[in-house]
Amino acid sequence: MTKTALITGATSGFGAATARRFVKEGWKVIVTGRRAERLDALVDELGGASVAHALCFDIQDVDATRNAIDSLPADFAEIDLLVNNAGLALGTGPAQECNLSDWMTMIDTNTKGLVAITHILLDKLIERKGAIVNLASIASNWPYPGGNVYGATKAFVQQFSLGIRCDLAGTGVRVTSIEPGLCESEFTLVRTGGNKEAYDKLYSGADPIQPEDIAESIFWVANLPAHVNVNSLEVMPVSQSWSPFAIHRK
Ligand code: 8X3
Repeated sequence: MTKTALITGATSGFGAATARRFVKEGWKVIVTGRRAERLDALVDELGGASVAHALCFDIQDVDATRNAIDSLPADFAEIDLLVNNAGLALGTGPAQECNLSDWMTMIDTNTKGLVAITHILLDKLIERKGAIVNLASIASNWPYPGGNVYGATKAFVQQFSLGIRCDLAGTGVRVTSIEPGLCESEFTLVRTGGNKEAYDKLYSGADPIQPEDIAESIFWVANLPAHVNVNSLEVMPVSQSWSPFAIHRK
């Protein structure tokens, strides 16, 4: 039986790579995002309307999310996997220099948007004994300068994943938090306000994770035998590790 994955934030990066990975293995995908042209181009690239369906909406808007899900045609209405990928970081500066509206946008998208679409799809996922893969971050696990609200939203995603896994015990629904580290994608351009120089500097010589690497991890997690649940999976490039604690001296 053909399975269907709904992937949020599929206009670029992890989301688009994940859609490609699943379609390659015969899954159908529902790809969501805010940029209609990109979604339409992705649907075409993936093979058209028989394998992919685009839903264009802003995940910060709960009514728009619900209406989009309600609009799914019958052949895309049964969902086996929700990949909660939509999310963003805005800014790299210290908290005292951050813009409050950037903080609110991260909270609205990364936590409230993710919670809303999960809530909307839970009954469907229980019906199909499906799976939820939430994109958290190494910032869920490790604080770093400039991570402030972004890291807090990703810690929420990780803890929400573990929490709902408890509640879903006995339903057959699997839940995973994936925590990627340094990855080369549009994410960094968004975070730096489109600063290509900062983007190039961050990745220079770093051999970062590529979106396809995370797509592979998601595919692996979602295709394990039905009795296996990966609770959380932290993935870094080999080049990334930890530093000593910072000590500020007078
Ligand atoms: C972001 C990963 O390494 O940029 O989720 O903090 S990192």
